Amino acid sequence: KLREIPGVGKAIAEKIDELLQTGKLGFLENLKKEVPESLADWLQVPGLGPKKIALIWKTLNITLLSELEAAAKDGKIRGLPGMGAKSETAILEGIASLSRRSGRLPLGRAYPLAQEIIGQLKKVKGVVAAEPAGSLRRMRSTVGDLDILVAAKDSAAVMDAFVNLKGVSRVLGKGETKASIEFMDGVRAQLWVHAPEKFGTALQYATGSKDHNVALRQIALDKGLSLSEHSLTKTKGKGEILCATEEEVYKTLGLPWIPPELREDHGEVVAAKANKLPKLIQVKDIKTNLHAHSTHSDGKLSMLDMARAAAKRGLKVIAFTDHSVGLGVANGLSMERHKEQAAEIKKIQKQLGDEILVLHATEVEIKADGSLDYPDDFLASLDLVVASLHSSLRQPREKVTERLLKAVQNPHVDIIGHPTGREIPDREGADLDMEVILKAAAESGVAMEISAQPSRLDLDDMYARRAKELGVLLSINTDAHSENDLDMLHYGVAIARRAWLEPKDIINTWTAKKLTDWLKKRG
Ligand code: DGT
Ligand code: CA
Ligand code: ZN
Repeated sequence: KLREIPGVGKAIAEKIDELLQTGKLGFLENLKKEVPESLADWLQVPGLGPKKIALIWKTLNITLLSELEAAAKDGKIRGLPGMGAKSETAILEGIASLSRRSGRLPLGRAYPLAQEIIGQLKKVKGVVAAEPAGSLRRMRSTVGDLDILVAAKDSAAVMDAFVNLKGVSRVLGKGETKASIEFMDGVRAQLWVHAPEKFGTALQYATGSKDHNVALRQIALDKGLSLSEHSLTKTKGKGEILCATEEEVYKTLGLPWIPPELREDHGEVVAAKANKLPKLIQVKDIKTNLHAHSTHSDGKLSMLDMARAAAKRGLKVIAFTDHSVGLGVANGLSMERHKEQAAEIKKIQKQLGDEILVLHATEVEIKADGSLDYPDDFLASLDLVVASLHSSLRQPREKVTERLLKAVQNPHVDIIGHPTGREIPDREGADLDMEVILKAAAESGVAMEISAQPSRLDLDDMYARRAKELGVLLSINTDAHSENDLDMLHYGVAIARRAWLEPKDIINTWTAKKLTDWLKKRG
C-alpha cells in the first residue's frame, strides 16, 4: 500500500520496508562509511553548504568542527579553489554565532513557549496553578532553560502530561515531583510540582536568582528561621510555617513582596527592608509609540492602519519613523518622498481625529563617519528624530563611540534607537564606551531607547539602570513593522523593570501635550 502514496516509488518503499523489518537502513550505513558523520555539524555553520564542506574535508582531511575552526584561524582555507581570506572570516563568525546560539535562549522565544506549556499543563485535572519560574520569570533577555512550577495535590498526571508535550525529543529525568525534558531544537525545560499549601515557598525558591535567595535565607536566619523550598522552619525548637503564596514568604521575613524582575541581589533586599522599592513601570503606563514603521519604508501596514492598531491598544501618540534614504535595503525615504508622507499624515489625522496623534518622524541612519543621513535643517522640520546605527557595527571601540556621540550631541536628535545594535542571539552590539555615551546623553537631554523587539532588547537592563543613575531619559518602543509587533511592548517594559525604572524615567508615559512641548523645545 506504501506505493499508493504519491512520490513513494519502488526505491523509497523498499527502504521503508527494510527499516520496518530490520530497524536498520543499509543505504544510510553505507553513506556513514563514506562521509564522516561529524561533518553534519558543519552544515549548521551559516554560509557553509555541502559542496564547500566536501572540498575542505577532502583537501585538508579534517572532519571535526574544532578542526575547521583551527584551519580557518591558521589561514589554511584561503588557498582552496574559490575561497579567500573572507571565507575564513565568514566561517569563524559562523562558528561563533553557532556557539552563542547553542547557549542561551532569547526571551522572545522562551516566553511564548513557556506560555504554551503552561496552557497545556493548566488543562490537566487537579492542577491548581502553573507559573514560570527561574530567569524566565525574572524576564532576563536570555534564559538558560525554562523552569515551570505547578501546584497540584497529585503530581502523576501533570508529570505525564509534561513529558508527553508536543515536540519533546528526550526525557532527561522524571521523578515523582520533578521532571526535565528536551525539545527537538535543544531547548530544555524543568517542571516542579508542589502541594498548593507550599506553593509560595516553592515559587520563591525556583524563581531565584540564586544570589537573591542567599540574601533571603540570611534574613530568615537572623529571625531564627530556616527558609527552604518547602517551608520556613524554626531553627530552635519545633515549628513549621507553610506559605501558599510568595507574599506570605516575604511577609514572614518582614519584607514587602519583591517583583521577580528585581531579584538579582542588586540592592533590592536592602531597598525592601527600608521600604524603598521602586514603583516599577507597567505596560499600562505607556501612552505613546515613538518608533514605528509603515509601508513608506519597510513596514507591513499603511500609516492609517498602523495608527488605528496603536489606538486600539490605548496609545495616544504614534510617530512614524520610517528609514532614511541611505538604508536602501529598507526602502529608505528621500527628502522628496517625505513630502508625500507629510501630506498623507495631514489627511489621515483628519480621519483619526483625536483618536491618536500622528507624528511625522524619521529613523535616520548614523553613517559610518558619524554624520546623519539628512541635513540638520531637514531634521529640524520633522516632529521627532530617532537616530540609529544599522551598519559598520564592528568599528573599533573609539571610532564607533565617537560616531554615536555625534548623534547624541546633535540637537535635532530626540531618541537614540536600539543603541548598541545587538541582535539576540546572533550579533553582539557595537563595542561602545557606554559610560561616555550615557554621560553625554544626560548632558544633551536625548532619550536612550529600550527597544522592545525581542530580538533586540537594547539597551539591556544593566545599561538602562546606569542611564537612570546618570539622569538620562529613556524611551520604550516596539520598532513595530507590523500590527503584531505592537504586542511586543511588554518585553521592553520587563527590561525597564529589571532596570528599576519608574514611570517618571520614561518619556512614553508623558501626555501628548508634554511630549510635543518637549519635542518643540529640542528643535
Ligand atoms: P538560567 O536558567 O541559567 O537562565 O538561570 P536561572 O536563574 O533560571 O537558574 P536555574 O535554571 O539554574 O535554576 C532555577 C532556579 O532554581 C534559580 O533561579 C534559583 C533556584 N536555584 C538553583 N540552584 C540554586 C541554589 O544552589 N541555591 C538556591 N538558593 N537556589 C537555587
Ligand atoms: Ca532556568
Ligand atoms: Zn526602526
